Amino acid sequence: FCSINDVISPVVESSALHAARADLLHGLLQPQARISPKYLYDARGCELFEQITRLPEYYPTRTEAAILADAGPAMAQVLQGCEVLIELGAGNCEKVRALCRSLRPRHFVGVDIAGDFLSQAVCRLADEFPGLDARAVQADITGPLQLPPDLPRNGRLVFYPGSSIGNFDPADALAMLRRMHELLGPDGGLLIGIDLPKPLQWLEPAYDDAQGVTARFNLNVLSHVNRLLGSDFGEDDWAHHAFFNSGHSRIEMHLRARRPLTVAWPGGGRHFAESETIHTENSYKYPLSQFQATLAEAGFGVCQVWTDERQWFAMVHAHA
Ligand code: AVJ
Repeated sequence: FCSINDVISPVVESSALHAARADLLHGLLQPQARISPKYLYDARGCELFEQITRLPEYYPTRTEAAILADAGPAMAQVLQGCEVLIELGAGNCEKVRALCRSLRPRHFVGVDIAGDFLSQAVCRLADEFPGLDARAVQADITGPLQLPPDLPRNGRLVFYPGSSIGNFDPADALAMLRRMHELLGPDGGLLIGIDLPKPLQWLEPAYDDAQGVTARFNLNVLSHVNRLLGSDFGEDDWAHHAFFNSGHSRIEMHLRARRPLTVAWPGGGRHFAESETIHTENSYKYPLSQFQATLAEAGFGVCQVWTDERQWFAMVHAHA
């Protein structure tokens, strides 16, 4: 048995589609065309991302999992009293299992933009932890967040693993952290994963793997956009391009036109010169000290940090 709270009504859904179209058009018509990384996660995108997390080159997922495992008992000590676990971008709910085992919360709320994928994962979690009140909320976490109204306000822990915060530039990351802070009561906390700066030789292959899974993940955004917008992007016309922009301390993912092309959608279109790109993702690698300063600015108090021996990734706990 599992209880899924589907908060999306058909009316909300169609206005969400409207907003998505407007957002996509706005990005595609900028001088530097862009598509927000949230559109990477349609059903196939979620599957491809799961494959990415298992690639030999993609160190973040396994490094974070190792920290969660090694520091598990210490974290449980610090986090005791947490009854309400809220995971943002919960996806397949793999990472939260360890926390559920050590913390035994009463309530779990998984929030993700990919609703079906999430509901299935939350069902599996509910099966594994009988007695856990587990719910799925489909929502775009870049906007205002509405949690189930009957969710207790005391004892909340927001869990935001995987360094997804890296998708946001510094100003948006600060705004996100402030919104997370608003979800918490005075006894609340945040447990967040951040990917740290490291030499290029490790960074770039993680976003341009030998098997080409990341390339497929990036190109797949075009099929998703075609469905949302009615556009005619052809995946064969574009090439995956990922590089570290050291000035901004971020990996950038782009799709680069293989030849001059025109893309059409109902009511418009755009011409792309050969090699012109669409910017699809930033993945910031914030230095730990800078990130801690941002947490403080967002209203968070004392921090505790767990990291791996190479200092490639950090799990940060901060009090509300
Ligand atoms: C899910 C945002 C953490 O930035 O590493 C993986 C997404 N993009 N490979 C990341 C991603 C290309 C990932 N995050």
